[in-house]
Amino acid sequence: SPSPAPGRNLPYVVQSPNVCYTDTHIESDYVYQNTRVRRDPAGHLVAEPTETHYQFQTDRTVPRVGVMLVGWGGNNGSTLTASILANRLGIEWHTKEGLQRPNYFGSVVLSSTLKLGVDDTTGADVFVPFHDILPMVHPNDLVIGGWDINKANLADAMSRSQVLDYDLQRQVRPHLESLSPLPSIYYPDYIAANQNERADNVIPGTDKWAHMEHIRQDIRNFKQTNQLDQVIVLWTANTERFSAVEAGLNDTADNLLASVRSSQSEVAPSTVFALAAIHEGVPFINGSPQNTFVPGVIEFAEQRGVYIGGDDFKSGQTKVKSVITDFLVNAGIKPLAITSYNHLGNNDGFNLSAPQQFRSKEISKSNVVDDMVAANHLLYPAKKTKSGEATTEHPDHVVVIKYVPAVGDSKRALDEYYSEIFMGGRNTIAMYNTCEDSLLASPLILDLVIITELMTRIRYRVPTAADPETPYAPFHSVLSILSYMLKAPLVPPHTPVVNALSKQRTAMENVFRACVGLPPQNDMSLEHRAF
Ligand code: NAI
Ligand code: DG6
Repeated sequence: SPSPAPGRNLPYVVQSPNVCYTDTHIESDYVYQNTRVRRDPAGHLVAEPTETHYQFQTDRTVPRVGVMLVGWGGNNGSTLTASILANRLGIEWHTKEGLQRPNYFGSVVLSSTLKLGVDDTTGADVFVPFHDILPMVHPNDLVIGGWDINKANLADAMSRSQVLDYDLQRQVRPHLESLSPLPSIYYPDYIAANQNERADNVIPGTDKWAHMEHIRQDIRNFKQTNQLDQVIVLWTANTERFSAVEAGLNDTADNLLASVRSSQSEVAPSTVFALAAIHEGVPFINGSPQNTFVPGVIEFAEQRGVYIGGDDFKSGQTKVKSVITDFLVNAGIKPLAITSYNHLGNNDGFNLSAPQQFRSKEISKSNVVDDMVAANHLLYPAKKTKSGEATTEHPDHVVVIKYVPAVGDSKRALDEYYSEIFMGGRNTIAMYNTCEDSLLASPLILDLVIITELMTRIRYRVPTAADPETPYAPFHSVLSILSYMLKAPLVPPHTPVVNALSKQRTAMENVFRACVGLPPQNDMSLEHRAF
């Protein structure tokens, strides 16, 4: 039976011989069931159920966590900081709709539930807050800091962003005035030239190794000053252009570090930040589309056993696309063309009005349907190009972003899904979505941070008869479990990318359920079908 204080700090307890609660950990025995498929000599598919015995160990102690945002003074950074303060201090404000209370809507972790099981008397589903499936840090307890190439304090940054209601800004302003971003790394070539006049808070010099050391020292200082157990660094600064990926330059950890030493021009500021964080053993998350994680960064993170995650917050249009495309393709409807327009008027839009920065965003927004299309060879059969190469059909997919200053942070997204249906018919779905961009992105930042921190406390092992006590190990350094929040999920080398939103969420749920010895959600509901 469960030993000391089994459900401590959680609203439920699992009673199972497969789960053990100790003072410090939750330990679970878990049988992972999968299906391995191969082709026999005649070319027939042979499906074989498999079972792997995993053990998970989750540290129950939620540490004191700090978040360092790169681009702290931007719309996302300032909105997030002001909103956490409003939640922490219980600040209420008046809007034309009435009195508004702070909340964490839009955060999967804070504002959604997951099904624990079925009620043993009524058969109804029983839900618990997502946040309570395992011990997780609460955003009100996060210490926030960071860097920005612009020196505005967080109160002025919040006003500049024009996101939050005035009555809230008025009340939260005194708490933000004393918060100022640390100077940051600015290589003008990486972001749009129109950002130049913002750059008044810059670490001097051109020595990239010295810049990396400077950032490392900032992380150490932040940790020490705030007496933190864990720090997470997250890039929510401007979208950079892509860096060239070249053998000898950034293809391995050693080559990349040598390139930093010699201050090669193709080492981006975001890559310097990632390396600094990894050096400090601190997880690094990239919320923008650029290829911060060149192969050398990934190898360095693997070598040091540090978590990295990215790329590009999946906040609006792309999130909906990863639902609608999944729906269409799984319904046997064949999208022929997906056409997406955005216009927005915030500084992000201004930066993206430059071709190279737009290109980074275009790439990250464009790959999102690929895995769903590839999953249905009935709709998209293999074929050959004119020159005889194997290929598959793919819907046309166009992404357009325009800068329209007047609409500020209120992004407009127009999408058309043009599909082939039964007997050659055509189906057009058109959507129009308006939303404050930073109010969508800020809760995603919290989810990324909270889940990343949780992952630092979960370890696993696969015991064997020969080695039943094999040591627990962390997951792969590339945290693909964060995919739900990201437009172009980074995954461990040679593993598949999953973009479909429902699959991404199910993966999170089921991995966390495994950690408390619960079976995966399967929606079979046999108890309601087979009497
Ligand atoms: P923003 O332009 O308001 O803020 C970016 C901040 O980064 C600015 O304050 C700028 O001064 C600063 N900055 C630029 N280069 C820097 C550097 N090297 N070091 C430190 N600070 C630097 O942009 P916003 O709206 O906050 O978005 C931030 C990023 O998140 C953008 O790359 C955007 O594409 C990405 N993103 C935003 C989404 C949203 O819904 N808001 C969704 C997906 C991605
Ligand atoms: C317009 O595309 C600007 C971008 O920064 C977006 O706001 C951001 O990438 C969110 O994109 P999406 O596709 O998730 O709405």
